[in-house]
Amino acid sequence: MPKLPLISIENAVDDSSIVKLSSPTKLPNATGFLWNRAMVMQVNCRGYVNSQFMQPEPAKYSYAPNMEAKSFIQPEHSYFSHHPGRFFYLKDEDSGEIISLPYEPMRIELDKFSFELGNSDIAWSIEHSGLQITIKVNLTKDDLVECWFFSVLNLTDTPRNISIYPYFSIGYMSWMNQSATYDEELNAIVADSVTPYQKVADYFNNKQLKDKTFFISDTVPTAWHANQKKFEGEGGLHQPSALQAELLENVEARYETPVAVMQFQQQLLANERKTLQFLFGPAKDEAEIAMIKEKYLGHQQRSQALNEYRDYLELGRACLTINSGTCTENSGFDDFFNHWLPRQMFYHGDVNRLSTDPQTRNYIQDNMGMAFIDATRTRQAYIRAVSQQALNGAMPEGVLLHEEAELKYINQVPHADHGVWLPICLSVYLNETADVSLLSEMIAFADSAEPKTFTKHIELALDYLINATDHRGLSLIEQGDWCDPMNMVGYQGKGVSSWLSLATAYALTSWCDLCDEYDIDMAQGKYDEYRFAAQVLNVAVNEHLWHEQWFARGITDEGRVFGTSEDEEGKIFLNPQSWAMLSGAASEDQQLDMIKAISKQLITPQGVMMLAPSYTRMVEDIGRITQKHPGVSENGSVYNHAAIFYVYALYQVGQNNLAFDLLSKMLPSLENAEVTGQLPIYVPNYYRGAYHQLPEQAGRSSHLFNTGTTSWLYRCLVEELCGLKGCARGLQVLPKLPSVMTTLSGQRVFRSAVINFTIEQTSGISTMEIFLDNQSITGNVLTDLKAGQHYLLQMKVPMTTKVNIGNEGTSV
Ligand code: CEZ
Repeated sequence: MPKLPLISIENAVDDSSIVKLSSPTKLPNATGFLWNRAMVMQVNCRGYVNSQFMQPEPAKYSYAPNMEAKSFIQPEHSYFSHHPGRFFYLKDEDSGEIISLPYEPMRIELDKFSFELGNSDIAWSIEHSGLQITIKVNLTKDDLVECWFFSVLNLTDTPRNISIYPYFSIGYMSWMNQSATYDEELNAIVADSVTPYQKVADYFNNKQLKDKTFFISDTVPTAWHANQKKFEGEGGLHQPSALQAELLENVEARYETPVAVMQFQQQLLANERKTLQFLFGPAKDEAEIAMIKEKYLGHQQRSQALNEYRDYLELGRACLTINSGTCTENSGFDDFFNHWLPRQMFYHGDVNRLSTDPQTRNYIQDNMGMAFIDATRTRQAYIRAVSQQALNGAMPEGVLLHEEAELKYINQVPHADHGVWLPICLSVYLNETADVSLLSEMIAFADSAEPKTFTKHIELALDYLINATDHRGLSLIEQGDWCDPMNMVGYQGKGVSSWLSLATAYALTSWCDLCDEYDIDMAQGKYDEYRFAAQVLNVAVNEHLWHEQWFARGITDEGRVFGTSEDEEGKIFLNPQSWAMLSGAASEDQQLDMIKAISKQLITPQGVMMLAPSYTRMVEDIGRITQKHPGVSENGSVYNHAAIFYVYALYQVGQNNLAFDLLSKMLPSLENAEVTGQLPIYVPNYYRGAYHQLPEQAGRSSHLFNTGTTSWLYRCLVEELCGLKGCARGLQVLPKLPSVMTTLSGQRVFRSAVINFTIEQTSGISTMEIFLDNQSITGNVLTDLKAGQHYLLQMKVPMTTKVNIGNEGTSV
């Protein structure tokens, strides 16, 4: 059997792509993810699954084997032997050999293994001992059900007698009541439980909860088993005792941990194929299970469900496809930007990371990305966000997406930055749509029914930020800014943040720029006040926080400046440097100093770290961030959200080569997979950092696909690298190709016009030459593009000079 490449990318029927992994052990934590508006599942290549659904708050239907804390989806999710999974034991009744598919829990090396991630489904293609097995799972457009397909083909010319045992984890459901049995009428294992509670009120609150988990088959099983511990017996999951007998013993679970196992004894004639379908998910009662069965079981139902699900994900198609040829070391560069990043961005914008109270900064940034996919959703989201603003201008910690939703976890901790994001992210919505009508929408407040214009809401948020400054003119940080766990710098009400001061200056500047560009009606006095306030903030940051070659991170309640070379740990933070470039606080010389300092201290092969050195012990006037493990999350990882801010800032100051170099480094690829441990289908929220302290773990992916990086990364691709950015007059053309990318072509959909473009670095020219449908264009704005029309845009740009500061430091 020819040796398969470890990872390969192939084109799929639905014009997207399939990423394939040919080993269950080389990238043991590799996963794919599927979602719809009510559920998400992260599927690991070995068969483990981490899944949840919304009712409306997140809930489980396949639990761990013991009581588990309810929390938001965590980075570096760890798998363990009894971790929830979807496994298939297969016994050769003739030889007695038992294997498990796709790999866990028996971990027997298979003749051929392929984990295949598609846009709308996840599959395994396996061969072993003359049998070819295909396992597929997809979700549906709207319902709470996993649709599984299993097929086995006898590749030999002799009959084979086998038993197939799907083993779907249900786990520890409830300390009050849990059980499971086989329901003949539904042909399903149905596990029942009662969500634990102690307060009377919760009895009524919980009445609608989906406390059942069902496992339905399209074939009547030979036998079944619903009792996890008895199924395992002394053999354990690696050699379950129940499989040693010819037939399973139809064992219920009675206040015992349930499992869903069925046995299908099959004889396969030579070259015969047998298929099985299974549905797995939560339900309130048997009627609901019967409805799901009716709707999704059967080949016709299955393909209809798959088509509907494909159509739903198709809604995530974004506005750009590129062909960068072979200029990048990353052979999956185009595939990632054309398929997987838009998919991840759609997940963020359409289902808000499956939270009912997304943090306001996340909600606004995730919907910035949505403007490149379906701007009408962005419009709705921004109106919803300001409708939960307080009349005093304060934006909420989180945006409630459901009438029963409450602010949970981090949204119960006061953060000072939520007001900066709308003026900053609104520019993408207006650039993509020129829809200035949004600004005159009349919207009420969380604490006042009297509506004001969207513009007024923005101004109240900016006024609130301007007033939330101290005697130095610097922004108070409260218990955190963009950096959630920086919670003890200002919890006594005096500590200030350089990042927030700069972000506020950038928000003020962005709003004034938008008002200029889109002729938004703002009183001249207000306009001048905002321009001046931005300047005051920039000057204050320079006066109090510029230290040697970079900006410090802040000043504590006790007045200690931190984030400088004088600190033993956390000497330099990335965000103040990036945002000093964005707000205009950094002069050209300061930019050079910062970039050199960043290249020397923060750049790693996987991208740029958000601070260094990582903290190795608690610092009580900084807070929780210093208690995180070094190199993990905000404590000095390659935190891609912060890294993409830096890339975006570098593009604003003309550092196109360094920007592209760092953008490329953050992309998961075939080439770096054995370092990151993930497949190139999403950008993770971080890669392990602490590169100079813990090099061994550096570069590992967090495997968490929830991240604010997606929309900024896509913005860098569309508005910076390709330079095809909307403006009031039309489409502004200003590509920023790196010297390594001599040509780039593709298609840009802009306000429903379709523009096929080519960009070519051309020697001997000093200014860009633009041709639209072979007509030379004066200036660089395409003004009269018609919806539905197709255009050919050719751009000849001067060669990008190789010399870029900071690169000399980045030979890592
Ligand atoms: O959450 C993210 C937030 O969703 O952390 C970012 C912040 O900007 C995003 O809005 C940086 O702090 O509470 C914690 O310690 C967690 O680390 C969260 O801060 C973090 C989650 O891990 C998700 O990444």
